[in-house]
Amino acid sequence: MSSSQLAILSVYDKTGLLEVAQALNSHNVRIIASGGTARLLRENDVPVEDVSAITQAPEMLGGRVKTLHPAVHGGILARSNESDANELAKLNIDKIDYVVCNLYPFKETVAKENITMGEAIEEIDIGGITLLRAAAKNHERVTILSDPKDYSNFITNLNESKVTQDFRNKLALKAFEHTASYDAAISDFLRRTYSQNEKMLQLRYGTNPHQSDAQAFIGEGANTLPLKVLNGSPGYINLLDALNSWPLVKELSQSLKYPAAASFKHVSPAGAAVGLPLDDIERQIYFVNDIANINSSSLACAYARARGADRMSSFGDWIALSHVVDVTTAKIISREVSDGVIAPGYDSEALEILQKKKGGRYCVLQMDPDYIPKDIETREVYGISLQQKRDDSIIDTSSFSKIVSKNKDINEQALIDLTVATIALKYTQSNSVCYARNGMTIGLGAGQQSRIHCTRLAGDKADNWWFRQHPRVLGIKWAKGVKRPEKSNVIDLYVTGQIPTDEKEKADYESKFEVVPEPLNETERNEWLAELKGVALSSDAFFPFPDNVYRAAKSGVKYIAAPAGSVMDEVVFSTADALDMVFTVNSLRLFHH
Ligand code: 93A
Repeated sequence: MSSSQLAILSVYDKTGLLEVAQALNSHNVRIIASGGTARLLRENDVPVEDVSAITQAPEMLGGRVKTLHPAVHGGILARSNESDANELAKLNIDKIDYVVCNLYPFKETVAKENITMGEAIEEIDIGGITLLRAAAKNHERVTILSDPKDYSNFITNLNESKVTQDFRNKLALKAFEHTASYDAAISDFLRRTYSQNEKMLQLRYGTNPHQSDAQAFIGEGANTLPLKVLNGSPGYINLLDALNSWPLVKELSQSLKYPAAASFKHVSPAGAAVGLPLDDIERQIYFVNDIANINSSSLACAYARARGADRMSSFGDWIALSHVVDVTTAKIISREVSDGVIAPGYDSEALEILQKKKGGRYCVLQMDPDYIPKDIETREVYGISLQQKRDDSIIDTSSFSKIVSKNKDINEQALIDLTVATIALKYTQSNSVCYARNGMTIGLGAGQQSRIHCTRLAGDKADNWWFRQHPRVLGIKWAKGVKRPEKSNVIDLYVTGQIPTDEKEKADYESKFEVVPEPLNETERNEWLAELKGVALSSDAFFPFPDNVYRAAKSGVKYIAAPAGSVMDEVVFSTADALDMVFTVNSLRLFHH
């Protein structure tokens, strides 16, 4: 038993090793080191002993066991109490005071091309990890240096007798961060090798094609990802859409007891709906009037509505469906331009239809409907991890019971529409405002920094939806061969009053019709708009000014749900009163990013 202090040094990266060893030596610290570390010190005349000097055991298994020994770990882990001291004394083990260790370069090794599993495995450091963890655990007494960048501070502190508890605490944290990221690299490698398409999906690329090395994975706590790829190969944005649209339809369907659908673009819904039956006009404006039995599939109705809400925005959409996909729904999807779909399952004939889409590349994902995500969610932005409790708030028809307006006359349909609008907002990039009617969103303003801009944008979209039902639009005689997306584009020009004036563009516009429809004049527009009534509106945060309420009223809004908390609340509420609206205060703010 020696009374001097003891250090164990075992480093792969030998940067700064001599300096730190010399400093320890100059303070009469006895130095023990593993093979290569000891060799370098000896070559440089720093007094050092082999690990076997304390373990009486040789390195074995070609270096796989170097420091894994009770004499090492007992020496590190012993507390500063009598009973630990007595036990060590009986076993003739010396306390270790300093551990200097960094690990085999696993990350660098697996980053090389064509690395075999055998080569990777040999780079998995076991003894070093154990040294780091043991010393970091016992940081009350032991100093753990896991990063050569800390040596110079350590040397200064040692020379000034200032190796404080605070210093040891920070070093312990660093050591555990190091082991955690090391283990994460190992599990990442094993996941890619052993669990492709189960726990991880290789993605074509990230948000953009120049962002490589994209993957989706699930870590501890699940044996597989809760989604399976049945067809195609999803990209990064597809997954963002899938993982935002799926909870939207799941919650919508759970809250309203109808099948639900969503049509997403760029991680916001272009439309979301529950499967209320469609009348003749709705079937026509959602381009499903040729599907005779559509009302026998509530899921098909939900998708027809979600897709039909804003056909311009839904071009090339990502679809989420709350229920097993039937043939009717698959047929609607099959003729629209779309990127992919997520649903809890597919009837076999429906799956066959979808698999033929996009030359066989249509992305079809199957979601486990029972999957519940972890409570805490973490993401990384610009190298910084952000963490929060997941937004697991439940929105249903009971969420709109706090009515602050004089008019408190709210009906079942309005409650359904407020629920649809509000759940849609929960998964829409903020700021957001949503207009809804007939169990579907009819106008969604997403991602605007100004709330009134959201309210205007969404209101203009709701107006377009309404103008699409104008008899003159319903009566359009199309030229032969005009495709569905072209019809949507032309109708959009017509209903927004943006009929082309440029000669060439005008000719192109007119070529789509058999008979060019007369534009709607201002009186006709005003008269038609005045007929839009009973619309519900939800806002993801409070209205800072009453202008939002005035704008909403222009698009037939009768029911509003919005959080309170603005200094202007009273003015906002009294504006709603003046317009005879029903204003409900939502207790939840629903920002989403
Ligand atoms: O193969 S190991 O996991 N077995 C061990 O017992 C062990 N102890 C330390 N690798 C082990 N080490 C690692 O050896 C250290 O983490 C360090 O990276 C490396 C230093 O080896 P050498 O001193 O022989 O250069």
